Amino acid sequence: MTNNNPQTREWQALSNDHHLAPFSDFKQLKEKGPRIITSAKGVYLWDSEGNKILDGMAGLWCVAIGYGRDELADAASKQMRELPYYNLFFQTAHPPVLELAKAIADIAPEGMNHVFFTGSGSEGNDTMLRMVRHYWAIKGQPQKKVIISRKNGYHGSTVAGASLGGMTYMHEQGDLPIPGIVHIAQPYWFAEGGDMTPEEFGVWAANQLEEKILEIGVDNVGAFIAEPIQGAGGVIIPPDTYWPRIKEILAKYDILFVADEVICGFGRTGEWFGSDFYDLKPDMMTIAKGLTSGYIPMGGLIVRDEVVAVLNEGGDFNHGFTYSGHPVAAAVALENIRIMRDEKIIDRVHEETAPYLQSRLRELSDHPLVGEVRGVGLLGAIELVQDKATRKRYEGRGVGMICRTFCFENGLIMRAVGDTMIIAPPLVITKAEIDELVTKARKCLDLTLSALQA
Ligand code: PXG
Repeated sequence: MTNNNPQTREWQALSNDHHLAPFSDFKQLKEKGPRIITSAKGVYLWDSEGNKILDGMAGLWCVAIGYGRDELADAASKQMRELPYYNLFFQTAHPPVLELAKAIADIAPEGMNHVFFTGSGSEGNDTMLRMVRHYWAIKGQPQKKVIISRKNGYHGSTVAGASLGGMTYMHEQGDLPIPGIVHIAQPYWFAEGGDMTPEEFGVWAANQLEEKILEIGVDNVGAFIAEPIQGAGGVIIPPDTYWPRIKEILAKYDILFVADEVICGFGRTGEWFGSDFYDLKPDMMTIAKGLTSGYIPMGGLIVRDEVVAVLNEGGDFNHGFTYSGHPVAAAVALENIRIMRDEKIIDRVHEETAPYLQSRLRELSDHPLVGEVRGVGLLGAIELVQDKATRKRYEGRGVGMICRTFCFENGLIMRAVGDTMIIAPPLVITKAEIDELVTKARKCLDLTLSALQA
């Protein structure tokens, strides 16, 4: 990257001297220096060199209503002046958190009317783990502790979150997962389906849940947690047979089901929640990201009425955070949900932009590098391969990173998860902006192919 603005170098020096960035190779980052993002509007970012970049990732899957909405800034400012902070411990509350809990109950699936607020998605999943175990203890089954999760799922970066997640590269650092968390196969047909059809593989992957329940003993299993669609794992859309079979298994055994809606929630699939999209009936849903469109940190756990009825009998739940239900975050979330509702943003995704994005993205299937294009709503994935028919990868070439770098240089943020390119643009992206995204993506695929052949 060439820098012309002297301020860029100053900021990069500050980064080198003082900042430790998340999920980064500290030393490598010092050598390259971070790209400095200075402003944003709609679906576009600007960096300190004046480059305009189409943000195909909505920040980190979160900026649902797009950048630059003054209403959210005004809501924060107003709330900061009125009541910038008060806690919800010791039998107190404040209006924004109560109004937000009601607004969330109104959009959540039927029978899910209570919310426990946290500062992030990871804290939401930590809360889930403690609440699940507390729930079974109240019911006189304290041994129902084990949480079943999935390989390559993502549930956060706290100790519990990273343990629940199935990212082996996270487990390797610091003796994770913690005890009482086990992982089953993921429904990732393209990479792991072998000779099975997607439909066969979906059933096989779902059956892993039943096998694990039987192996551990249903009396020891507290819950199963899953993202409706795995996001960070590579936008993994389960085969059509997967969720129906999982639902059968869940109906058969007395365990809780937790849908991690941190990415799928708040409109990403064209429905309010991924659980609506797949008609799942979760007992709990983790939320974050789109809840505030990322303008301010906030997460939470939505809990089904029957579960709350049990918790009501359990005395104190000894859990909570200084910033649980922070009034400023709650005011921003309320305004964010109001905008989504009043401007019918999710309806437009459902009816117009999701079908358009999905059909335009699939045009990339003819590209020699592309083994599969898949997607739902405003989520998309492009698998980069050496051989389309056998789904064979370019082993060890780092093709995803090559493509990601071309994207960056050509004004598009498209993420690489291994050799899978993924997108999740703001929900307000227009058809014209989708055209721009797909045109740029094709250009970067061409550049990647040329680089591989050179
Ligand atoms: N659940 C899911 C499904 C997530 O995607 C979390 C929980 C944790 O949320 P917090 O707010 O604690 O970060 C997430 C977060 C990536 C990436 O590489 C994705 C996330 C976080 C960091 C990186 O795509 N998702």
